[in-house]
Amino acid sequence: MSERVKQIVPDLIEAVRNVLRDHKVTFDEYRAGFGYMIGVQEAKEIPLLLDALLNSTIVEIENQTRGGTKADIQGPYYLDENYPLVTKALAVRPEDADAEDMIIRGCVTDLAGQPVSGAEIDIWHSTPDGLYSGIHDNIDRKYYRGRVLTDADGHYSVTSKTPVAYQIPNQGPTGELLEKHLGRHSWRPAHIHFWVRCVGKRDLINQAYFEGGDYVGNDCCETDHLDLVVPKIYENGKRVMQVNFVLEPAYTISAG
Ligand code: MBD
Ligand code: FE
Repeated sequence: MSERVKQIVPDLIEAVRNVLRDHKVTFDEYRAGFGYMIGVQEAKEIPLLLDALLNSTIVEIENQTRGGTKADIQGPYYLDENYPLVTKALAVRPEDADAEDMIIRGCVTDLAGQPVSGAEIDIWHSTPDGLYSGIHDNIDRKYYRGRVLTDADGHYSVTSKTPVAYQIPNQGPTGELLEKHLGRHSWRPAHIHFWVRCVGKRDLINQAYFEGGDYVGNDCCETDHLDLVVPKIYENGKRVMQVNFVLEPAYTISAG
């Protein structure tokens, strides 16, 4: 890693310096930028800001070497913990009982089209009013998060409630930059997050989007990998999100 740091950081600094030179940035502007970054830190928005501005580029780079389903950004609200194993349903907040029912299901296959059984899929998404459990409004982290396993045929299926287009927190410095200074908006299309893991396969972090939904293709986080825009299908009044994943083999990192 430290070799990489030695290679990357000087280039990064030089690239920033060139922007400062090109725009003849003044000391006042330098100080304003400095103050902005302190504000980002104080608002605890470093992950949010970096996700909004840079994460999609890392995904773009990763996808250049990816076979099978392309990846998407992770987002800031994955909880780094063991997700509860669920077999049928993600836990639904009681007050969301009347929100639209959703079935998330699909199959996992390898590059040859063979089913991958025993894959673990962490699934997380917002409440029907756009909040993440464990993050916002003291919503218990057990809601709308779970780990499912694919069966012998590579299939998984779990019920939940349909999320909506999501406005990233816009009262802080990230929202101010996007909306006030850059003339952008702070909305993401409704989405479901996935992290697929299986022994011998390359991990896949992904998101599924709802066909025809607001902000699909116009995401404030600039995701442009939209392979997983899922057709609008209903079964017995339930929105069906058929989300299939093709996993490539894990590659091994050789030393040196
Ligand atoms: C989210 O829910 C999200 O998925 C991303 C990428 C950024 C902010 C909030
Ligand atoms: Fe999200």
